[in-house]
Amino acid sequence: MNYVFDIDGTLTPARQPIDPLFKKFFLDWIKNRNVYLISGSDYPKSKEQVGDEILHAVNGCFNTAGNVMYVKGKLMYRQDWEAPQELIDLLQSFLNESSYPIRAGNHIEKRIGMINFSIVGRACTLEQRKAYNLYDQEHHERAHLRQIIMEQFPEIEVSIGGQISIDIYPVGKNKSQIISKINGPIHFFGDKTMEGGNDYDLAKELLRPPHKVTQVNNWEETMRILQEL
Ligand code: M1P
Repeated sequence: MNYVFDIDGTLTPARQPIDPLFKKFFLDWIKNRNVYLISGSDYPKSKEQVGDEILHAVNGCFNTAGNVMYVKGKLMYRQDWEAPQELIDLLQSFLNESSYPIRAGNHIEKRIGMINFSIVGRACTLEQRKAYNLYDQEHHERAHLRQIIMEQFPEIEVSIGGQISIDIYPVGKNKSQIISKINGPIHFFGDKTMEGGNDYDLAKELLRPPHKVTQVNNWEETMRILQEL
């Protein structure tokens, strides 16, 4: 069996480093197992969150929704994407028109193979992040923006990953693309496996045996489940 773990919300709190005790446990757990990591974030962020020790102990780390892969710190492949200017203009209009009052900076982040977009901005503080997430839970702003983009750009896919942003990529260039890079059955752990979430496309391909999907609510739950495996 190959084990694949989402990072934010599954191995760590969103955008935060891994808990030191869980890190110790996880390093021990992955010994003699085939383990891969997958994130919507880029490799430097994953490095900040889980650290080199884990990144070098796993079989591979897929970043930016599988558009790039690293094995023990070495780049294996990358798939670039030049987003259409009309999309950038639409994102800019969302920023001009959203009634959410705060703009912290870094709203349109171009990553390998995808764009991450956030109304509050990736440069926000932890407090601003929490406040936007609460606003979004009430107003469903991200789901609304997702729908507009997908209606206007049928060749583009949008998913809701973490707490404050949406991930945008060409159709099919979502996390499910990593299945073809891994040999054998996959047991996937993710927190955003519901429709519209950025683990959904991968999870829905792995629902039937020999594959398996475990939906978790946080890293604590992941740890409890791994302790019993
Ligand atoms: O890995 C989950 C998500 O983490 C971040 O989301 P947010 O900043 O909204 O919490 C982003 O890196 C996002 O791309 C990623 O999918």
